Amino acid sequence: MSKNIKEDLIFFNELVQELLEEEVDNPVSSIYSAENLTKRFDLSLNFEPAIENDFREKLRDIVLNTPKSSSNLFFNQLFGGRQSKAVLGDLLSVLLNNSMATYKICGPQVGVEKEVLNKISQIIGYDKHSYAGTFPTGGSMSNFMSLVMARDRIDNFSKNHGISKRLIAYTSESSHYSVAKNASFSGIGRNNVRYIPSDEKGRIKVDSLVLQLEEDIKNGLTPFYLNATAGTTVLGAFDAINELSVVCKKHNIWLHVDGAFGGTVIFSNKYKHLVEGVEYSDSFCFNAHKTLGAPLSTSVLLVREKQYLYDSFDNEATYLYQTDNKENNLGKTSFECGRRNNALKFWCLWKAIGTRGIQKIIDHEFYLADLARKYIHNDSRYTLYSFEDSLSVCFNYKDYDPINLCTELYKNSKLMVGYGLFNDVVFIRLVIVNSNNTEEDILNIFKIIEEFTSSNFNLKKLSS
Ligand code: ABU
Repeated sequence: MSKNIKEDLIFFNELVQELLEEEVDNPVSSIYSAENLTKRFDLSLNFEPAIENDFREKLRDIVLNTPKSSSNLFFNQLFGGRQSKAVLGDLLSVLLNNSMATYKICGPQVGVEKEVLNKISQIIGYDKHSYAGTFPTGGSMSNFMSLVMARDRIDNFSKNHGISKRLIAYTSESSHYSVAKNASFSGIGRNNVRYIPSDEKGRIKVDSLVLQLEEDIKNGLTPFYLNATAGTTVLGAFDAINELSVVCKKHNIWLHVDGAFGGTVIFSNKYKHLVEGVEYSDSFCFNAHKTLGAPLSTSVLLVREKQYLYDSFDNEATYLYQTDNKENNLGKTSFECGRRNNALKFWCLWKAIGTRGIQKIIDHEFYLADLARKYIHNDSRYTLYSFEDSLSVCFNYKDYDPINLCTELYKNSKLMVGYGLFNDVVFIRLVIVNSNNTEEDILNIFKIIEEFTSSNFNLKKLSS
């Protein structure tokens, strides 16, 4: 009940203190098998209310035993670590509990969201008079929205009557799996996505794309959308946006840059060249919950010509839009009706540390990734599979089977790291996106792997 909020927040603070200590003392949680979950934890929901102390104890048990994605041993996914000012902003969003649909129900939060979008548009070079943007639920949704806008631009009939042309979308074989799902959801069809081969560094082969486009056009099909990647999920590779933009312009294709993983290089003077040409894209997204340590999810989608965002996502609703204009009723450009305030946490972070601070976060992560690569490169027991200018460090150690090694490290609560696959080779994928990590934390990863393998004789080896 709401009258308990003060007491609950006191408990919250106590629990958070414990969690922060636990993250340091036990950075990798003990593992409980999914099958035994209900035996180990009291997850039951009952008709009668819980006794308060009992409720707290059960909740505490679950929280302290949840995988710790902010510890210095979490390298498993494309997110990790936390920026405290962003956490503060997100906690306040929860308490404020506005839905980002109209000015009437979120007031200054509209300005907060618009300021973040405005600043990003300036950084990427979209025209300030014609851009628009929104905070979708994640990278998959950003990609989806871009696909729908591209579909409606090429075939405006489709919005009301369904697709009337055989539309073909393009992406690289290294792109995010949401491209296929989104093709299905949008009515394009999974079989109408062309997966263009990647080069040895995981970047789309532009000449292969051109050949495929020419063949499709010759066959009477309608190419309409290219999903280029700035930071592929496995190798962290960056497609050549400048070159791709020329191809897209020539063939009237919507160029979406999926920077969910790597798009935040726009903040770094040193690394922004990796998305050179982004100003020519039709849409661009990145996830601040990946490389910037904002809580999940903090996704940003920018669109060069705002009319496309309105064309595809605006819908009349008299019960909702009752005051103010469409520029300030942000539901007019979003997929969701009830939309969480995901902008405040990013604004808090940005306001507190400045663009300079955000740049430092990115540069530090690339520095740590370089350090890891150097370590691997200089030690002949390791094989390196990834390349410079990437936050994803892919490698194998001796002839240990990476799938088995990652799983055993996890089961023994040593290290949270996953594996990836590229060109039929499986390797450990170490994702370096926690800017709170130090050089020592990175070198510690290799120490853990070396010690663990030397004292566990049953680990699987790769067959030669
Ligand atoms: N967008 C999710 C990518 C997940 C991962 O590879 O860690």
